[in-house]
Amino acid sequence: MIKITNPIQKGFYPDPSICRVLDNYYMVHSTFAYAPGIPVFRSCDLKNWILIGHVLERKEQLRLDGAHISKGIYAPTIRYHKGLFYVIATNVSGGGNFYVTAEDPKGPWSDPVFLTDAPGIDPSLYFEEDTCYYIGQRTKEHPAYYGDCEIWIQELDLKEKRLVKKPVVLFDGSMKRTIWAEGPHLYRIGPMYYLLLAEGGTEFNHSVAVARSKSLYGPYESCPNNPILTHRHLGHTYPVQSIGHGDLIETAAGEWFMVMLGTRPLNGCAELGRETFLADVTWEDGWPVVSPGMGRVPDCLEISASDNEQKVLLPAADIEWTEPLDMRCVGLRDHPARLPAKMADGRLHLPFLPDTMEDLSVPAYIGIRLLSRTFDIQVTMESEPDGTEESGLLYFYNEMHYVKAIIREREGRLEAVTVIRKGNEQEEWSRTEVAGCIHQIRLRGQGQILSVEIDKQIMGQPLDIKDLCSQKAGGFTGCTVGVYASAVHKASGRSAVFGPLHAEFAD
Ligand code: 6LW
Repeated sequence: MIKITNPIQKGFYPDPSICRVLDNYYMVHSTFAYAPGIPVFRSCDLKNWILIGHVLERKEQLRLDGAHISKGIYAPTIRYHKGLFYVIATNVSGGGNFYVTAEDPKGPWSDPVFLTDAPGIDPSLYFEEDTCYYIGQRTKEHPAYYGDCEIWIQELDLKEKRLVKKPVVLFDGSMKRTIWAEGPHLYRIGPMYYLLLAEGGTEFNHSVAVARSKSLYGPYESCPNNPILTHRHLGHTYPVQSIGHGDLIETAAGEWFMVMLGTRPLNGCAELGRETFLADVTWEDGWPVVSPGMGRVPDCLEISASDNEQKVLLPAADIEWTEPLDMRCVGLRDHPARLPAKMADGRLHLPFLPDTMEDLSVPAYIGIRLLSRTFDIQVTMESEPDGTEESGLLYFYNEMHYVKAIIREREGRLEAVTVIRKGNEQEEWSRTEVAGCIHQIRLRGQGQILSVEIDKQIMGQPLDIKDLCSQKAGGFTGCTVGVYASAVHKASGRSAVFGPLHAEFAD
């Protein structure tokens, strides 16, 4: 037996979808305007997840030009059929619903095939023999209220690469006025077809519902116990919230589990974003029962698996600047490996691009996901900024909500500055003169408090960072931290030079 603690994926890894091939599980997540798009994780025990690659790495696969941070890539589904992996997702910033394929889930993945007549989001695939079906969500043609959606199916001709025959509506929610019926996944289990879906919206009322039918096209009967999983009945004080958007998986030994998203807010704010949780599933009267006898996602669960791969992956993330760029690194709107940056002798030469974090372009920012509220991130930077140039570390939620700890020049003097931006309010939190061209920048998080140190000097009072999250600033992502350089809308041929990014996360 092995013990698995929730969440199984900490930090901004929402909308999980999972498939199994022999003894390996593969899981994918939404990435919005971050790039590369859609990380692929592999596990042989549902506990230890190893990042093996990304589905959308090439520019031609991932068009995010001008995308706001919470636009871009939504809710992928991963499936395996006859030697080929399929990922289907939505690019809400261009092209809509598309699928890609790969023989090896590490990649390379194919170029996207966009499905022109597929309205809505949250696409999924279901295979039966050699026929492939598209299942998606869409707003009803004549919605009776906001969030009035339906789940629909249509055959997908993989040779012609388009939807064929007629779309059929399968289900529009388990309640009378279900809002946001979405995130559908369809399975055939025994003699029945099961449609799993999310309802209630991805916030406090989020849930998982199920319906079943003897025939693929329905009619689908709603489970009398719907929603089969939610945390809304536990109230706002329960530490895990917003549970929903699940995908089922059967182990080789015939045991069932569900992965789903959830949040761990503190004071109503979930800066880590939507994370991925796991629950056990049994079957009663032909219906799935999630976490039987408990009525919520367990804090930890024991599953039968061999103990030999019990390696717990340390959440420390030292990023060495060597080719190829560490897979944990993310950028905005394009793969950070395509920035005009250079890696040499273990150092990163990050150009002072004109772009800032407010611009919906590709700023010189290379980040990693925040995995815990307790963290210590440090970097040494060589920089001789001039004019408008600035560089340093960022704690980033979105274009209008971030903290930057930077070195810049003003009237011939170098200064270390901390800036916190919350919407239209931008505050210079602390400023101090510094000397020399080598600087140590350190961000330390404890709860929802951030302390900034530059050259071993504490930069003002600790900052309250809880508002830098979706609950206060809108959107769907979680926070990232990383290195940054900008010449703030001016041209500069120069770079800041960073040593390795040292990051430690504790539970
Ligand atoms: C996802 C959808 C949702 O596609 O949020 O609120 C979207 N619902 O299921 C982004 O995660």
